[in-house]
Amino acid sequence: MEFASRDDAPPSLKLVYLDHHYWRAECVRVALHIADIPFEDARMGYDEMYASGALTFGTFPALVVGGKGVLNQTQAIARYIGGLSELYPQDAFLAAKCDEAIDALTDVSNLVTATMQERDAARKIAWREPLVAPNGRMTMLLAGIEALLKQNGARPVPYVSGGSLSVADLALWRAVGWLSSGVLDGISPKYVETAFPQLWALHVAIDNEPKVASWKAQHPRHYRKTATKAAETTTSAEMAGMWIRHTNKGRAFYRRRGDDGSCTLTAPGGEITVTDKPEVKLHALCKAESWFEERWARLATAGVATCDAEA
Ligand SMILES: N[C@@H](CCC(=O)N[C@@H](CS)C(=O)NCC(=O)O)C(=O)O
Repeated sequence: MEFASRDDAPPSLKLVYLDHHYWRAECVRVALHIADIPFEDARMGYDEMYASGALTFGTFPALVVGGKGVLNQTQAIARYIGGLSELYPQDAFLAAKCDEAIDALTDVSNLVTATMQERDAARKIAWREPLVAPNGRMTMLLAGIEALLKQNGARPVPYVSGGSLSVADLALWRAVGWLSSGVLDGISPKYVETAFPQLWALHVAIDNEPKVASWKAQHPRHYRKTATKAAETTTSAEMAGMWIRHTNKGRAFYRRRGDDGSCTLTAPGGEITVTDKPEVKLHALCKAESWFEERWARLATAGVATCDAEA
């Protein structure tokens, strides 16, 4: 495959996003990591992002390109970084196939994001389950991505376009990781693996790429595989102050982030609020074992634990 040639001196790059490995930002970060292109991995909280002036549409990620300006929209950023990192086909048709895959992923993401507005856990599951049924809309969309992989026919790794890794493959890799992580109630961690073998094979192959593995090793908090993981996702719903269900060692709880940076935990049925202000970073909440254990003890006795914290 031919690729667009890399600029001699890439401009300074600053990627603005949450401290999270969601596919929209992570495909860009990992592409830059693979190509050894330095960039500022600007991970920040919501207030800081909105105050940064980089969010043209009020959505993120955003990429600030030194001497040029700011880019928004996942697809545009991925394509630009794909060019810089030589992880995008130069051939117009193959490039469009990458765009097609990323656009399809956006459709998949939008399906999940819509369900986040549902606060009731049972109703949320009832919303999602039909999406992943054999005739469901997410199944239909992922079947399209599976078809792209088959049409391309790359071997041994079923890349989505041409015979080499592209930023679109990295997007697929992370999206499958998200869908298969078990954090989305109503979507089985085995769903993609069972229903879309090519997509799963792509995910596994990329997961084992040495540069991808080294990126993961550098970010163990996001990629650890222990059974004690809790509260892995940060989603649009959390941004909007929705309750999200999580589990930690089999103990179910709900977490909600407030616009003020607060984080509230509640156990099912809890009605009492306990407020304190520990020195906890936003993304460490619920992940720091001792922090969680102490709150869990309170949840068990009082019903609800709340703290104010900001990243
Ligand atoms: N069309 C945008 C959508 C990005 C998007 O929805 N990002 C989420 C975070 S992953 C977001 O900005 N949510 C907050 C909001 O929509 O207000 C893109 O492709 O980048």
